[in-house]
Amino acid sequence: MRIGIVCYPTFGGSGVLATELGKALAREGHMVHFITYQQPVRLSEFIPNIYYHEVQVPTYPLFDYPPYETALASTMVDVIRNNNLDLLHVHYAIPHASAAYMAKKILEKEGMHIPVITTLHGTDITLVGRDKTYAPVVAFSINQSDAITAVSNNLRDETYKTFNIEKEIEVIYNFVDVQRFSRKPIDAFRKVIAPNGERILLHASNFRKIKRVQDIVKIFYEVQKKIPAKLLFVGDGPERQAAEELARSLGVCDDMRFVGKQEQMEDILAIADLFLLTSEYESFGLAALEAMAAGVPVISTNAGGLKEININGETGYMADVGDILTMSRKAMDILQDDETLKGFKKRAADHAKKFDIANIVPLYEELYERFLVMEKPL
Ligand code: GMT
Repeated sequence: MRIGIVCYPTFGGSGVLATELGKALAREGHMVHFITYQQPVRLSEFIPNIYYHEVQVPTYPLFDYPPYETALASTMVDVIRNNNLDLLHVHYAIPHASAAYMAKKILEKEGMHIPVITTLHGTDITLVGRDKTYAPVVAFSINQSDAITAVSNNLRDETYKTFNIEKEIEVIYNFVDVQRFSRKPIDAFRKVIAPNGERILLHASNFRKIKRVQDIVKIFYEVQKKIPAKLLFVGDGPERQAAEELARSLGVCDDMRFVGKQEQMEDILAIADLFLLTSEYESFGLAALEAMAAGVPVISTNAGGLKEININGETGYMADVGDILTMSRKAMDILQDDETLKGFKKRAADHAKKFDIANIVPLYEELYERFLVMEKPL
């Protein structure tokens, strides 16, 4: 198949998932065309079946806001036409679904039919999408998609609650390449972070308000009272400074490290003992799944789709949003002795296999095939 993939090229989960999907499809022999404004972060190596088309957004003195969506739709038309694509798969509704609708309509006039599949990822529905500035366009363009998928049951239900969606939303869970994340820890790296064998706690996100990163610091503060530990923060974003200030005021700053945005998550996760995710909402929590695949148990909130991936008492623990005390106690339960920790690590790694890339990518291929068979050229 010749597949167009549209996504955000950044470190966010939707971009990561879309890029990994494109890479997996290319390995299966499909021709994959990425259409985005920048080279996706997880697309650093050369893969023969992958093509990359950068969306150029020319500036003009009249434009206070360069019209990205128009440039994107035009690039879609160009790429679909010139490469005879079979379908377009857009990740994150805003503005990808509406740009795809525009491209589809333009091509229809030329007698070309292009099925559009929209995958909803989370904040495109639960945060940004429901804002009335965007909502009518989001709802319309989702409804115009030929197929709609959501990354968890929770997100599917939230989408039905938020918008008047007339079509079926299929759930296709996010995935992880279990083999890639099953790394042996690099001892020298572990020693740099935890020179005296301290437990290593880890958080990775875009540090937006919804992640409640200050809760991570509070949990670490509680854990550290009882168990020697270090905290690694991966990623960056608007709440980083607040987290740092809180850590300083609690006196735990010297035991924490901000390592910024990292591509080699598998190497970092390999040295971690516990992953913390304190979000107010997660449609899925891909970062937590990647942690589990690396054999790292997860302490998370029970918000949104996290209940669908983290199993309480098995792969980690969950608590209500903001319940620092429970999350700290449960973290200590996991970290208290090597035997207990080993059990959680094993169960986390085993559970992640359910979401292995090999099980999930075929579901997308089946979905694509359904549309190729059903849809006839105009
Ligand atoms: O979490 C973010 O702020 C980034 C966002 C994105 O669109 O990249 O992540 C969303 O999509 C991920 C991939 O499907 C999910 O794993 C995240 O849970 C989801 N984030 C939220 O729902 C807040």
